[in-house]
Amino acid sequence: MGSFISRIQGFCGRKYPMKARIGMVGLDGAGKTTILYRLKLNETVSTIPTIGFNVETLDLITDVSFTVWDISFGPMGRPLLKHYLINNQGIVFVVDSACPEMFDDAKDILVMLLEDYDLADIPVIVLANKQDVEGARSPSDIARLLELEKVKDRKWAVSGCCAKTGEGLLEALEILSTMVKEQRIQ
Ligand SMILES: Nc1nc2c(ncn2[C@@H]2O[C@H](COP(=O)(O)OP(=O)(O)O)[C@@H](O)[C@H]2O)c(=O)[nH]1
Ligand SMILES: [Mg+2]
Repeated sequence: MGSFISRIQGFCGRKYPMKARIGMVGLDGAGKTTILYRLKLNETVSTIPTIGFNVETLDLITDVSFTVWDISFGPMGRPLLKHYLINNQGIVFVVDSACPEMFDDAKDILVMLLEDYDLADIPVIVLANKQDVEGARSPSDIARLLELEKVKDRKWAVSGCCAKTGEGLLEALEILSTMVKEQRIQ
C-alpha cells in the first residue's frame, strides 16, 4: 500500500520526484567542480584541484532530482573510472572548449567510456564549457572533434556553457533530464 501511494505521489510530481545518479567526468581543469557548485549554490567557487570526488544533490532545478558525482581521476585513475559510472542514469562529460591541446585526450576518454559494455545505454551529455573564453570552439565543433556523430547506440547531446556565469547550464540539465526520463520509460 505504502509503495502504491508513493508511486502515485511520484507520478503526480512534487513530493517524490524521479531521482537520478549522474557521474560528471572530464579532464582536470575542464570545469567540473565549478559547474557543480554553480548549479548548487549559484556562485562561482574558487576551486582547488579535486582529489577524489565531490557530490551534491541538485533538487528543484528540473523535475528530476539529480545526485551529481564530480569525479576526478587523473591519468592513473582512468581504468577505475567506469566503476564510478556503472549504475548511473546519466554521464556529464565536460570539455574545456578553449584548450585544443586537450581535445585528443578528452576524445580518448570519451571513447573508452562509450565502448564499455558495462556503461551501455547510459545517456551522455557533453558540456562544451568555457564558452566565454576567446577562441573557444563552439558546441558543434566540439561534437565534431569528439566524433559524436558516430555514436548511434545511445542517447547523447552536446551543449555549450560557461560555468563562470552559469550560462547554458540549466538548458543542459533540462536536456539531461529529458534523456534520463526517456531512457527510463523504454
Ligand atoms: N573562463 C572560464 N573559466 C572557467 C570556467 N569553468 C571553469 N573555469 C576555470 O577553470 C579552472 C578549473 O576549473 P575546475 O572546476 O577546478 O575544473 P575541474 O578540474 O574539472 O573540476 C578554474 O580556474 C575555474 O575557475 C568557465 O566557464 N569559464
Ligand atoms: Mg575538480
